[in-house]
Amino acid sequence: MANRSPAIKYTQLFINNEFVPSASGKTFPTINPATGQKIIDVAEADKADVDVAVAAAKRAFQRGSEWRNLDASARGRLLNKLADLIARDTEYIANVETLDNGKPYGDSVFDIQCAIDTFRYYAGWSDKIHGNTIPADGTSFTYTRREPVGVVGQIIPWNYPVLMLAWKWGPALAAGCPIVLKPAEQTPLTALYIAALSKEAGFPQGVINVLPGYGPTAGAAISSHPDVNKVAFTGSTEVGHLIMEASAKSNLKRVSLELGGKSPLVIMDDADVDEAVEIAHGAIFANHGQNCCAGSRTFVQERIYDDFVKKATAKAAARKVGDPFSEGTEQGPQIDDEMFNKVLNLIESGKKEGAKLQCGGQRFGKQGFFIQPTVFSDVSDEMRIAKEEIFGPVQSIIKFRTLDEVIDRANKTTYGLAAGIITKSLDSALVFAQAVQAGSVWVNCYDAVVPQAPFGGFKQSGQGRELGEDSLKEYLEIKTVSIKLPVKN
Ligand code: TXE
Repeated sequence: MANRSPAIKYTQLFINNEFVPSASGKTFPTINPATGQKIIDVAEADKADVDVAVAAAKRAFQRGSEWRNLDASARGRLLNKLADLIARDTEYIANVETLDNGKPYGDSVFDIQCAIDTFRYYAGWSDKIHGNTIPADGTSFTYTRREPVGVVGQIIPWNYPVLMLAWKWGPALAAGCPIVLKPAEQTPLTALYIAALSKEAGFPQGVINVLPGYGPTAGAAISSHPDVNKVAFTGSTEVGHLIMEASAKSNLKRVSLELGGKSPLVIMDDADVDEAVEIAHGAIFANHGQNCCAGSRTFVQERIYDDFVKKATAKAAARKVGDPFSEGTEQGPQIDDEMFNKVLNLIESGKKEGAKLQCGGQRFGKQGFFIQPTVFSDVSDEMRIAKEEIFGPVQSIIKFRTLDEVIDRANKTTYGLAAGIITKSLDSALVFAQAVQAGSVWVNCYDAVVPQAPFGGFKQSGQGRELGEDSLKEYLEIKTVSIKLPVKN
């Protein structure tokens, strides 16, 4: 049940299975985006704390440690146990998530279920990480081992705090890597609670460490740390560049990046317009537009364009914005004043550059960071709203004529995270799916993200993949072992 004021149990850093204050004693406030008011002060990690947490993770990874001596199947049982505990406490965690992030309570429950599914999926992988035997030239017996890469740093954003944690922890723990995670400064609370659950589940000391703090301090200390063997990052493309640079300048730690997007959703004129409106609406307005794979360029074929704009506008105008704890609310506030201002600024640019505002376009209400669901038609490719990641509830509807033309226009971006097409033509769907430069392509659906299938970006939307078997590879080294035999057999 939704509860506007869940008691906050943990506000300190989680290092070596204990909650501790930061070395500096500093704290920072975490804000309720629905009101703009402080929820509570949280310990602020910086480089000194990162050093302590990395040392704890390193100890946990030492040869002969409890963690290294666990059977692989036991790692799977720990992951399943953690999933059980998150399931047990779903209501509480969902309330804290909604308080800290502003997403509707039902959406928080849904995210937490997806996180549980992700942990269970990776629990199953723990004892199925195989090497190969290889028919090598000569007389050696040759095989490969897949070994954990070592201590991993994980830096996550605020848009899906629990789910991003699960996407990062699941494969890392299945692979056997200890973790130092920095949640986003806007949303530290659920990560701290789940850290406590990891101790209850029985993860040994030092395997899981959670350090709330800011990016340029705690985040940068993780990405440039000489004893961190891999960093996994989700956030802006701008910071993605910094993470790679920090790796290059420190120890060439492995890097995986899940960055921004400007994903095209193409609606062909053979589509059922009502159904297309529904899918396109969900594609952009889900999570208040704060979604890396948001369908933020809605391309509609000219014959159905006017009808689509009319219906999409009506749908957006009817979207229920308000208190994220109230039943029926579909859209809560944006995450903070910075994002709120960024989105409003981009809306203004759309108006100035000649896009036609069909609905919304302003702040919603008087407190908190709410923005009206906004629809622009007559958007052209050169406008900022068609090029930049808005990360807000703003649908940009763009007209096109032919499939070939829209493929070129869809690909004319530095991003390449996701793409969608709505059509009854198998040919159009397949041609588009093959030609579009994106890590995920959805046909007659959108946001079809599941634990079993890889997710990640082409071009500047990222490096590497999350979820599925591919994500495990990001946390594994391959070792080739060759043993000389006396004879060839
Ligand atoms: O991202 P940042 P912000 C996009 C979206 C959004 C924009 C800015 O367009 O409007 O990015 O959002 C940590 N070294 N996405 O400012 O800064 C930071 O503390 C190491 C897309 O929130 O990239 C947080 O934990 N870490 C996206 C995380 O990086 C640093 C999700 C993300 O913050 C750092 C979020 C540094 N120098 C925003 N600076 C997606 N792909 O889903 C910051 N951080």
